[in-house]
This record gives sequence, C-alpha cells and structure tokens, in this order.
Amino acid sequence: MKEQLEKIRQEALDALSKASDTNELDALRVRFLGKKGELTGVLKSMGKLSAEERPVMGQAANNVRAAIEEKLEEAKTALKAKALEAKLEAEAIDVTIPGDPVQLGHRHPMNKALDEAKDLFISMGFRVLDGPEVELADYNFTRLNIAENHPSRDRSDTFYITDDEKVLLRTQTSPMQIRAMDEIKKPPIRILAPGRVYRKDEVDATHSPMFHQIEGLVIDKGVTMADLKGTLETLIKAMYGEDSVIRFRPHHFPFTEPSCEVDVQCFKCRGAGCPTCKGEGWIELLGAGMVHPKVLENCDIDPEIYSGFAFGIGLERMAMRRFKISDMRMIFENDIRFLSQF
Ligand code: 2NM
Repeated sequence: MKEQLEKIRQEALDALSKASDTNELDALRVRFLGKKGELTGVLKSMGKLSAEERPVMGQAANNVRAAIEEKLEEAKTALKAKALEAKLEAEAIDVTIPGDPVQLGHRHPMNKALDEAKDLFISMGFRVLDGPEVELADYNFTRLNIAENHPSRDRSDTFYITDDEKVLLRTQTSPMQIRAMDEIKKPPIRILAPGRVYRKDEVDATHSPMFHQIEGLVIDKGVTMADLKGTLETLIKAMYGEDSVIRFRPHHFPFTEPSCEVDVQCFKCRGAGCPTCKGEGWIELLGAGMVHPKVLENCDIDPEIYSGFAFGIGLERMAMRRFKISDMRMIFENDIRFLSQF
C-alpha cells in the first residue's frame, strides 16, 4: 500500500507539472482526489489493514493528498500567470508605429473662387452681405425696375413659392442690395452680395436651375462709369491674370442705365476664334451698369445727388474659367476624383 501511495504521488506530481491549461488541472484533480479517484480508492481499502498499520497509512495518505493539493495550487497559479503574460503580449500596443495618415479635405473649387473674389472686394472697402433665398417679388423684381410684364417674371422662368406670385426663390442676389439700401439709407454704400439664386433652366454643361451669383453695388457722390471699369478690370486681372484683355460691350438691363456686358479675350486662341470661345474670340464674363435712377428713387436715394454702379457675375462660370472646368455639372456632382484636382 505504501508503494501504491508513492506511485500515486509520483504520477500526480508528474502529470500536474506537465498540465498546460486549467481544464487539464481539473481533470487531474478528479482523477487523483475525486470521490472515485485513485487516492480515495486506496483509502477505501484501508479497512483491511491492522489497527497498528491503519493510522500510519492514514497519515501517509494525508501527506500524499496535501502534496497533490499543494502542487495543484502551484500549477494553477503558474498557468494563470502564463495566461496573463500571453494576454499582455497579444494586446501590446507599439506606440512607436506611425499612425495611418488621415486624408485631409480642402475647400470646394467654388468656395476657392468665391473667397478670392471676397478678399479682393474686402480689400477695396466692400462689405459682404448675406440674405434670404426665399424673397418677395417686390424686392426681386419691382423695386429693381423690372416691369410687371417682363419675361423673367414668367412662371416658366421663376420658381414661385406662393400662387399669388408674391413670394419666390430669388433669381438674382440684387434683392439683398435693395434691403441694404433700405437699411444703410445714406451713401457711401459699397457692398458685395454673393449667394445661391434659382432659375427654371434645364441642366446642361453651362446651366443649372440653382447657381451662385456675386453682385456688387457702389453708391456715392460722383461715381461714374470710370469707377465701374476700374473696379471690374481689377477683378478680372486678379482672377485671370494681369495680361487679360477685356472689352465693355453695350447691353440692356432694367436696373441699370447705361448697361454693359464685359468679355475677356479667349485665353486659348487670343482672340482668333476657337471651340472654347465658340469662334467668337471673346468669352462673356459678367453684366454691369450705372444704377438706374428709378432704382435709387425706389430706395429713397436722390439720383440728383448720388450715382452708383452695380455688377453681377455667375460664380460657377467664373470658377469654370478660373480652374478650366469644362462642364458645370461636375461642380455639383461632388465626385472626389474631380474635387481632389483643385
Ligand atoms: C447684373 C448686371 C447689372 C445689379 C443691379 C443692382 C442694383 F440693386 F443696384 F440695382 N444690383 N445688381 C446688376 C446690374 C446685376 O447682373 C448681371
């Protein structure tokens, strides 16, 4: 029996030192110390021993049990430490590895063109205004000297909000200038009104039912067409280069008199005529003129004392020329392959 106990001790300690996980430890505990375990089996057979032998063997069996229990605890602790070590190893963060680069965005080409224009006008003493896109027909048309029967008021050209045609989506940003004249009242006035405008145009390479305009207005004593020419020439040379060639061509607008359109000589063919300028040699940039006396009167500004000039530029077309974009739809589609080029 003594040898039997010694064999159990040897086998148990040996197996425990080789166990590689806690499940295995548990199985060994059942195998050696459990109710049907090997040590229990030996204890059960002690009934056959003599009265003198029994306490000696009992003592020996208890020693074996204690040794196995001790080794079990030891192995459990060692396995736990090993598991923790492995976990720490697996979850280790190497703070010296460089991070994944974050892709930085940038301003939309339209905002770049707008910011350039704004900076230039601010440097010339203009104030930049913001105003409502849903407007009164009174501000959008009537006070700008646009007649009741003018075709631009037609339902086929303008988005009306109300059936009585008193409220609409603004077709230009000049209603903001009417609001500004109402508010400021006394010239000098130097304001820039950029923003979204809406017209019932079909989408194509050069049209969109929503586009952006920059309108400017200057009113003071003694403002002349020469001030208009100088201001616009400064804008165009800043946008398209000092060597830009421009021309002023007579035109008609209800809200200015006299009125003109401003063209820049085609940068591709230098005036000879090519597909970019549709054979004209010139590309139309903007409309402008001296503010009509009736518009000044409509804003309680005396046209006998004050005069002013105004201009309107389509921002998309300006950005298209500035960045050589051939189709207006690309400006609105926001395809990252397009945007990342600017
Ligand atoms: C243009 C062309 C010419 C314009 C006129 C005014 C106002 F309010 F003073 F009457 N603002 N903007 C104007 C003049 C706009 O756009 C092509």
